[in-house]
Amino acid sequence: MTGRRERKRMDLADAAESLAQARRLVVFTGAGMSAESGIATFRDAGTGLWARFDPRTLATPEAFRADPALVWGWYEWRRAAVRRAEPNPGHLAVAAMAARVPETVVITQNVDDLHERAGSAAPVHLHGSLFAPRCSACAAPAPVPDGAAEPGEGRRLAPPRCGRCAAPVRPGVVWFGEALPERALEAAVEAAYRCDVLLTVGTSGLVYPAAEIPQVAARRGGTVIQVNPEETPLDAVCALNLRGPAAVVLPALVRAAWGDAVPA
Ligand code: BV8
Ligand code: ZN
Repeated sequence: MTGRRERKRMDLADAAESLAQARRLVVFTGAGMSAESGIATFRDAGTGLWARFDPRTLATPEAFRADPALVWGWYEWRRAAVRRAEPNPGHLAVAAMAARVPETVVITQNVDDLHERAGSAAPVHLHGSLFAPRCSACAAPAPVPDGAAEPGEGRRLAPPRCGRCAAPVRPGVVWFGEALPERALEAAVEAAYRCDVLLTVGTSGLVYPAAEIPQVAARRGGTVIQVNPEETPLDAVCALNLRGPAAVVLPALVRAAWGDAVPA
């Protein structure tokens, strides 16, 4: 076996051992977690959303004020893609870990519902969800549209009106320049502070304050393990960097840690 493959095998074994001994686990995920479910990431060259759309014109409060139909159409297009998608073996492996490690907290930057559909109870959504629209003025929760009016890519779609104050309804996500939901951020920092193992999966670690979470765990002496085919700024705080796709590495980790098989 080549040196590199032997290194990989040993890193996976070490990671599995840490996982099997964990009492308090945090699984911190980003767009790469859902990539193998067919949901585009943000920064991956060419395929990432930001390679095709400008975040300033779509993922900011200013953009919504300037052109609500463009922004609402984009988020409805993304929500339709998530509804068509299925959780991948990586999401299922995360749910399997929670069945094994008594205290497991899943913290995600993703606005999709694939962790929930894979069986993870109450993941902490740091950046909101595509399934929690609310009024842009009075914040009253709004019904999730049935998706009948699914817009094509880049097509405009007028947002519905708030049933209470008739202002435009907005997607329930956190836009750039907006504060994260307080309770979610508190729960995430608390979990990172208390955990003995943190798995960071499929995130470039470039967006703050979310990217602080793995660093809080490392500063507290937790074992931080990264799953990502690419190097990221988080490498520096990780005890182990498992270079590979989430839907392959996470089931392998569960198998190595507990011998459990994760459905492919
Ligand atoms: C705030 C919801 C203040 C919407 C999102 C300068 C320095 C530091 C910070 C800032 C700065 N200037 C501005 C800021 C703040 C800004 C920020 O961090 N900007 C960055 C770009 C520099 N942060 C904010 O604006 C935050 N708010 O600061 O408010 C404030 C405070 C109090 C009161 C008022 C205001 C809000 C940030 C949240 C924005 N919303 N999403 C939507 O989805 O449309 S962020 C969005 O992008 C995602 O949620 C996610 O967080 C981020 C994307 O990152 P990743 O998930 O990591 O995805 P990415 O594509 O980058 O990487 C994918 C990775 O997966 C890659 O590494 C790849 O190798 C890997 N991968 C690929 N395939 C696989 C894989 N891994 C495993 N398996 C695979 N198969
Ligand atoms: Zn309202």
